[in-house]
Amino acid sequence: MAVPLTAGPRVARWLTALSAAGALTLCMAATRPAQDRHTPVPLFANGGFESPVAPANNFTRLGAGSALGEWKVTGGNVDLIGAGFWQAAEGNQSLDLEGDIPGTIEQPIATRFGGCYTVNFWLAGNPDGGPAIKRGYARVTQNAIGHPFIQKTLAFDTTGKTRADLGYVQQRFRFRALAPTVTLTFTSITGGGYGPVIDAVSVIPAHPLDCRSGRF
Ligand SMILES: [Ca+2]
Repeated sequence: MAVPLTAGPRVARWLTALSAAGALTLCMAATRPAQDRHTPVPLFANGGFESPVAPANNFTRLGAGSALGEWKVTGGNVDLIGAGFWQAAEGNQSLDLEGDIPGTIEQPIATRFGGCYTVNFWLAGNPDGGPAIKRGYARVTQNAIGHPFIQKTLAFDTTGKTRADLGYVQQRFRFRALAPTVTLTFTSITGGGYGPVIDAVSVIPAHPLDCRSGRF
């Protein structure tokens, strides 16, 4: 997205001394990050699992092939947790990545080739049954041949946690887009029917330097 240049006198003098290409680079570096960091990626939606509405104080089990708003259940099954059943990190609803077996959900994300993006979400675990440690992963798959995926391992200890206080912790990882569309996936590998709980997923463009090696 084009951003008007609002450089002060000192920057303006720099620009005069630079080539056109160099000036454009400086312009983008000076003005894009501040805007991008607050602008969610278009087309990514329902990161808070507020749609569809599950019954209050209960949950809806969704199997492979089911739509979960803009998400799709692509493996096993998951439980969409309704308002009041337990604490949500955002809004009223959250998602247990296991119904009675480990589940997987995914959503495509429209990206800008070469762009750096940050995936944010809140992680907890179903406190109603073991094992205590809930495990899974979040993964971004590049929809292009030969491109690797970026994966963040999920591990959450539910010891001492309750439905009223799930103990959500914020999680974050970054990826550089190598395709016009990538796929964001969340999977439980816990087993037992009491899985990792996620809520408030967002995907936001980051500063290009944030995707340098070692800063993911
Ligand atoms: Ca929510």
